[in-house]
Amino acid sequence: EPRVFSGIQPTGAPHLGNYLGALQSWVQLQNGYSSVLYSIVDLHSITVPQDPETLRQSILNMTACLLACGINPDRSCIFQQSQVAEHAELGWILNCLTSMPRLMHLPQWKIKSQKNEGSVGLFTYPVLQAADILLYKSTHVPVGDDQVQHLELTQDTARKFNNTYGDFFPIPVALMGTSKKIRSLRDPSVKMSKSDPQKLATVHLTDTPEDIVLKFRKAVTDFTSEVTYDPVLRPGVSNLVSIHSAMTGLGTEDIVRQSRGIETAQYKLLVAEMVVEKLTPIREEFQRLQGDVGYLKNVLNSGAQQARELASSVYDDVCKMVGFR
Ligand code: AQP
Repeated sequence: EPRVFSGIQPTGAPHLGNYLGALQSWVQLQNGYSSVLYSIVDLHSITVPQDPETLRQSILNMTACLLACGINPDRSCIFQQSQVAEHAELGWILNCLTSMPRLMHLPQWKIKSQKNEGSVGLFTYPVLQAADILLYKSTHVPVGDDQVQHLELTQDTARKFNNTYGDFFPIPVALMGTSKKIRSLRDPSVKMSKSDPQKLATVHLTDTPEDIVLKFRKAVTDFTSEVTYDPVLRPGVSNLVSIHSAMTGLGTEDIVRQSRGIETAQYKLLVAEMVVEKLTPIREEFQRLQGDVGYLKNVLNSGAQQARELASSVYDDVCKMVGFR
């Protein structure tokens, strides 16, 4: 039976990269699949330091954002990862099937452990991700461009389990969004990220139209005024084209053709307007939902209940196969 699973970290308001790379397709998948789970992965978020009060608030804000984007709790199970204990439990078992060198080369570890001390949790979080997915015997995982290698680890881990203990987990496949990785507006050599400390780098779904226009106006490009698509030589302007492309579904070549004669300064504003138009209804709905904490908690509680039911039965079988029962 096909089942979709994906997760997002409650490390701040989701951004344009999260939206174009993941959330946009999350909404569409609700129509194509009967079993869909979306998790707010708080266990993952503490792999780098978090302030407890901020985290508590971010979990509710993320819930409101997902709903505002169009995730429908009647069609999808929206839940908080830490409310289903089996994620950590299966994570442990899978940790014991994974070698250190396999994790050492993953890009997120390399990048994030430079910025922080690099906790053991950060090192092994791709294995917890594998547990998140496999705990529901998920078959399809929508992810952004930046997560492909982690999904490959999940596939390897499922195979390792199946070879060790007997055929059990389906090998999940990635559902790639059409979007390229969206990059920071201040430094196109890094991806757009919720936790980027540079204020103008990230467009959040909760930004006002004025914020959005300002951020695009200040977006780093180069000294050529034409709009072209060349991610290697012109990463800044190419990032704008990628955003334009993901927003409209147009190919980058078509966009470049359409934009002949437009200077990059003008082009920034054009893309900004497009983003404002797309995000305004989301921001308004987010603000409305933010005021209804009781409803948000209800959504999370009933999501957790549904998720626990599925998880406990799979985990029970795993325990038998491993020899715990
Ligand atoms: N820049 C991006 N472009 C395209 N897709 C992206 N995703 C994240 N950044 C981009 C996709 O969004 C989904 C949720 O991501 P996440 O919150 O679980 O983790 P992350 O990748 O670590 O996101 P951030 O924004 O960079 O958060 P922080 O700053 O906390 O680390 C994933 O499907 C991801 O592919």
